[in-house]
Amino acid sequence: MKFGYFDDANKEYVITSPKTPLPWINYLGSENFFSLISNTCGGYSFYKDAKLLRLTRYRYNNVPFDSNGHYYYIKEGDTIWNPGWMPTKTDLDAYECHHGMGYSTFRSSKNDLQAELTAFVPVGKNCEINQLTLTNNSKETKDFSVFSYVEFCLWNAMDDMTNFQRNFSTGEVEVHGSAIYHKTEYRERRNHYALYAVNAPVDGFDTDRDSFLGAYGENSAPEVVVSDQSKNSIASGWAPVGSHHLKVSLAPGESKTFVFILAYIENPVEEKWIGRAEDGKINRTRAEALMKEFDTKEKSEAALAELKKYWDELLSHFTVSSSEEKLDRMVNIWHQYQCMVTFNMSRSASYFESGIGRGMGFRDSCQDLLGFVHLIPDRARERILDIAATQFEDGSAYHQYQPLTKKGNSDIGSGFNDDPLWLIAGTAAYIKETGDYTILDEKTPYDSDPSKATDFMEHLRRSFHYTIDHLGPHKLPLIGRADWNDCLNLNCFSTEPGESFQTFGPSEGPNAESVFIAGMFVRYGKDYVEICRHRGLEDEAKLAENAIAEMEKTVLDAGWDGEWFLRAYDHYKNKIGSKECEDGKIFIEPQGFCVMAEIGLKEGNCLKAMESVEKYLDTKYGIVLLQPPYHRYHVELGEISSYPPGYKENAGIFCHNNPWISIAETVVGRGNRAWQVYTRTCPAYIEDISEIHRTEPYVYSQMIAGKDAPNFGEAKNSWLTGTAAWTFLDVSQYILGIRPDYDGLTVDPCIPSTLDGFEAKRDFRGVTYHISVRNPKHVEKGVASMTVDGIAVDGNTIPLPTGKTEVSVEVVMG
Ligand code: BGC
Ligand code: IFM
Repeated sequence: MKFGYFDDANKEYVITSPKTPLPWINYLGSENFFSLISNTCGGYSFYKDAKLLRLTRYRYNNVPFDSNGHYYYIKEGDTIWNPGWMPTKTDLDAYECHHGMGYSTFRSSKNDLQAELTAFVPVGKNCEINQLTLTNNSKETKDFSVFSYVEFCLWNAMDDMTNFQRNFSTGEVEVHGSAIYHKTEYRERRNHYALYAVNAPVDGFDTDRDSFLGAYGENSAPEVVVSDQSKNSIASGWAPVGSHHLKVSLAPGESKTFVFILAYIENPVEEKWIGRAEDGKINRTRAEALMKEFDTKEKSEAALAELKKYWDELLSHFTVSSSEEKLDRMVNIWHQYQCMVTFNMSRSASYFESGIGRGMGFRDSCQDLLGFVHLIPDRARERILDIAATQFEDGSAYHQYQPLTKKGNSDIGSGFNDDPLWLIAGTAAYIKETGDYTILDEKTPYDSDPSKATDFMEHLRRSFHYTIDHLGPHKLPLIGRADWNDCLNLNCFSTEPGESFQTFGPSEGPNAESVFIAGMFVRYGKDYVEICRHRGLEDEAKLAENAIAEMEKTVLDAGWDGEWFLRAYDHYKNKIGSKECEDGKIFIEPQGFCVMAEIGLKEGNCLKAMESVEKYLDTKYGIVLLQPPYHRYHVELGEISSYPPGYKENAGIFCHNNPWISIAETVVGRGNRAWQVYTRTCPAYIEDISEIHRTEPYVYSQMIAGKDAPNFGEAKNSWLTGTAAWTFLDVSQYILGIRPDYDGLTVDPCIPSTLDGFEAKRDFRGVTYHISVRNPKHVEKGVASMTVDGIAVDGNTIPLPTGKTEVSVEVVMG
């Protein structure tokens, strides 16, 4: 069952019922100001950091679900309704929510009054525009009221939700004409405030929540709206809100447009005290200038057009055209869009991430790079250096950092032993894309301390050596607190029955080892070798090659279980992910990574591992993380078995590592299977089962409940997941096979044999490649011939052209 449809020409998903199984959201903003907006106008805004500079308040896990947002109430006679349906939930005569690239448009009507609301963040601006057009489609004149409504957050979202003894007394506002200013904190910091304004004279306003809603009132029936009368309240403490009252009269057929602006204004540090009035009033200069930029419909529409142009340009760097409409739509539109959202948000703010918990993940952000480096190479470079600056001197890393301060998060700390290797992965992707080795020379701090800095190359060296210096009893990498699988905590014990687990300290080991990290070490170690060679570090390259060869041997000796790769050894040297285990006999992660690393490719281990995945882990909705699930709690395994069977890391379909298998299948040359794995979790291919899948059909989710769960097929944690980057890598570089490499662009498709071929356009290092792939013999993999601008070339890597900006490439598979 579907709740909407894709409109590819406009790059939109059009939701046709407000009652989607879960809120289906979109993201506005791509630099500093961001908003989350759901298909019923729920959501919130923040500046740079969802935890520290939150503009509007959101209540989590609320009843009704998703019941705070940026709302417009329309009151005509006794009928009160919202263009986004919530919060009044009045039945609408028409409703559509168009989620597009960086904007969302709601088209609704009630009793022949039509509302079109478009929300977006203009390029380069720290504000959200809400353009509201009302049209009278009846034959009578219509007189009605519009009430806007946002609830301000007192900036620090965590404090806002908890520290009421203080913050019920700190709220302050100012109102000047149609502009409402939320200035809590200004008294003390004097540098930032929020603005909520409309480009028309108002008939009233409210800034105090209780005045607006009424005592014990609710969003669904605010007292002010019901009585059609603003109270002109000025908040003092408690809960500051912003509401404008506009009385509108429309002749038959007439339309009127209002432009609302919600902005974050920051006065530069040096101006903090300039223009300070002794009465504590804010300096409104910047706000007034910004309001002028958006004070007409024409200006707002021009900004929207500019935003659309921005996205059209961004999404033009990689496009595909094939007989698979769903493939094209995902690759050309939604998938790259989601990769950009993961760049902006990392794991901070979604409808599953509160914005106050996790910030930027070291591992997560490094993986996200794989999906967006081709879109914004300069910002990717900056991101790599930001991430590296949180690394410790021994090569290990803070697991997370806060986007505003860019400093490591000491609450979470370090000890995830895969983290350092992800830095090599992200950097290799950057260098392959850009050919820019100068990043290696950048002076980069450790632990955010500029006095402790080396060139960036040294960060990579320490990352690589961290694994070599932390090997366990079998000479496999020590896992530490966890590797990619955060919940596989193998250095655990419990002193008392019923007590949750504790972790062995340094004196007892901790001994647990990871075959997954071994796979990563081999795969990304090869990149490290390439980078060393390019820098003339031959001794280090040789040392690394030897360590990698040694590790491959170790994996085949101590990490192979007969039919598949083992997952790990726990602290007590027991095997994890072995046929000897009662539950958790086979895990997905080492199969994906060891095969991507080509460990035992010649010996047949890779193909065998892939066959085992298909045999033991496959389901119709994707590949589960492990089998059988842990049926009971195992303290020695940590968090993993705390999940009921079929959820999350305990045998859920972790979408994030499904593409590892799809890529691994391309390594063994099985294009049909790589495609099957790709399409099973690809949103556009499962749009028809939205009532089962439940999350947005235009983006990936982190997890789908596995076959052992009662809700088999139901997804959770949409948007902010490494799935976006990895699946994009899979489809673009391994299935379509257009792969940036150190020396040029390689074309190495591994496609379903039924596909006749495809056309692609790929910008790479300043050159546009028009690539045409034909598959006359209907093979799954293999390039029989390739011509570049009509000239046959050996192999399948396109030599870097000189003096050209356009290149035509013809590839014939066979
Ligand atoms: C786990 C969480 C954990 C998180 C950290 C998730 O997959 O289920 O419990 O805190 O990863 O990255
Ligand atoms: O690898 C992690 C990721 O960093 C956060 N989400 C869950 C994944 C698997 O545990």
